[in-house]
Amino acid sequence: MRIDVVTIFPAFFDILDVSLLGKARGAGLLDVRIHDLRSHTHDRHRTVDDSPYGGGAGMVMKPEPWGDVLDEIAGAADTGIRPTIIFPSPAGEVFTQATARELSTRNHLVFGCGRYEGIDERVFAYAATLGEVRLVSLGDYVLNGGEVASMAMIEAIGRLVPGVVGNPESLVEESHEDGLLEYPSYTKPSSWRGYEVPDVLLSGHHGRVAQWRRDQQIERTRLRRPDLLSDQI
Ligand code: 6GU
Repeated sequence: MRIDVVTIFPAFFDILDVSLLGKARGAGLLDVRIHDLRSHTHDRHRTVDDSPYGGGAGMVMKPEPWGDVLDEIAGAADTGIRPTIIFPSPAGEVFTQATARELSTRNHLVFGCGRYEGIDERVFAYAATLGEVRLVSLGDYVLNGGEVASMAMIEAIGRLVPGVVGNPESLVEESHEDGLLEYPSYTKPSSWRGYEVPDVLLSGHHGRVAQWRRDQQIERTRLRRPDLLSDQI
């Protein structure tokens, strides 16, 4: 999978070199490229923002550097397909495991990280001539920009790309894959500082273990995320 990221803070993405995603990058499973939006400015101050038409607080990202960098990515990518262009935004559709699954099947993703009060709206219209545009939010809170949100989405999507996670079976029993929260896990020792591992897990009864885990999933979901249960019916 090819992933291009446009940002004014490339350093946010240095951590892509570590852990599982770093390995996937090294193995050629994920081809991630970071683009500094300021390289696509032409003035001495490398200006990427300006005051909003109509007035108001804050600054808006100018369209010209965005147009240039998107042309470079969509024109030079040479993947033969139109990319999916994701703009992280608290005003977007909410990103879920289903979104991650869907996007993990794409050949080419572009993440456009906005800062300040946002990006000139015309950039989204222009981007839609180059690929499929998605405005996507992590949830109902506000971050300073799209960088941290993009990192979260790249990790959630990247780990679903075949080969990135060594044991694909570890992906199916996770929270949100079956609409429920994950069951609790334990390892040795069976007694630790007065806390015990539930007896059923030491019983060797696969059927009873499976039933207990299912019950735990439902109970945890009822307590912590009742909204997920009502989504199921
Ligand atoms: Cl995707 N961007 C920003 N700036 N804030 C957010 C977000 C995204 N998702 C939740 N808050």
